[in-house]
Amino acid sequence: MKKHILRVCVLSVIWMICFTGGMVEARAKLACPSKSGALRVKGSSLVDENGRKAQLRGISTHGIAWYPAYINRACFRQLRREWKVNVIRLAMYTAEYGGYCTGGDKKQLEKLIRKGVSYATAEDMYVIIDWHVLSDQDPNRYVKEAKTFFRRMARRYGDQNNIIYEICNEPNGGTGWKDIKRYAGKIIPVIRAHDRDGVILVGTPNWSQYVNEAAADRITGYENIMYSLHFYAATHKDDLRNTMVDAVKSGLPVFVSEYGICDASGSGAIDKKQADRWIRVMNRYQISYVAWNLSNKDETSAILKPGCAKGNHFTKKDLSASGKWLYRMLKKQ
Ligand code: IDC
Repeated sequence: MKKHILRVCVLSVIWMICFTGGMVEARAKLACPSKSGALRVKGSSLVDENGRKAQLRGISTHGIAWYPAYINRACFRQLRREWKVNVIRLAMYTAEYGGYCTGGDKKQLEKLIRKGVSYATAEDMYVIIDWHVLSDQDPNRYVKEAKTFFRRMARRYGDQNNIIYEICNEPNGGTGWKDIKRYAGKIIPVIRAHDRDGVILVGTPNWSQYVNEAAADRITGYENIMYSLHFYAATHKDDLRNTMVDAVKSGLPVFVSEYGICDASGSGAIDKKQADRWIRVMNRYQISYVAWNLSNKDETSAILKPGCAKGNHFTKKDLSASGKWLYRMLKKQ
């Protein structure tokens, strides 16, 4: 009898450890605003309102000026419920294709952001507002416009718990970390005036790859700041992965706000082997990651086939090779 009781006790303890351990894992994996609340940064990690590690996995739109049609409720709902995505990134180019600072329709672009944020919020997801610096290279170039834009965003969304501000997608050209810091030093206070604690992502030099430079000289005086690293798996391999891991090990909070499994042009052959390696490492360190891109453009990073004219209710047949890989990867976890 005693033996039996002992066995039951031991089994219950094992069951409890497995079950609660699993719950914690699952909770960490499925972070969502209604359960995880406002995210913040603790050490090198993104954590939920209870201090538990939170990982975001999501999809980025293509430029919203180019592909506004994917910003619709049914599309976001499918991504959330079926693909298990918990963050959407709204990419707003600053200087190309109807760019916000180069003659684009500001009103229309902001309307798209408003729609995107409201659908993401309604579907219980986090949402990244991405100031998509690319051909303009140095974010200081349009710092005035950036200030005005982020002031408006933070005023509007300062009280929401699911907004992430990405203040410069990919500084490049000769833009160094000092330049980016100078820019961040102007934008962060503007956001903080209205949003005391929302997570802010800061791009790093060389198309958001040199997180080591940020690690050596971090932004101080503000909380909930993370640093972006971007990779394209057919181009960026061990070297950049090691840079990422070293930065995290040194305590830097890193967020992969954009990646593709093709080459850095956004097209060309895809490399699933390297892509899987990236995912394994990011999962090991609970780094968040957001895939480029939600469109049917004729390029291999687009997750829909060029022939797919739908804006939602996608089926497997509509997915490109990148889309199929992404779907499987997200569902598996
Ligand atoms: C690419 C798009 C492509 C578009 C181009 C504009 O995929 O359709 O014509 O931008 O210059 C990035 C950028 C991202 C790029 C992507 C692929 O953040 O805007 O999108 N990429 O080149 N960094 C590395 C790769």
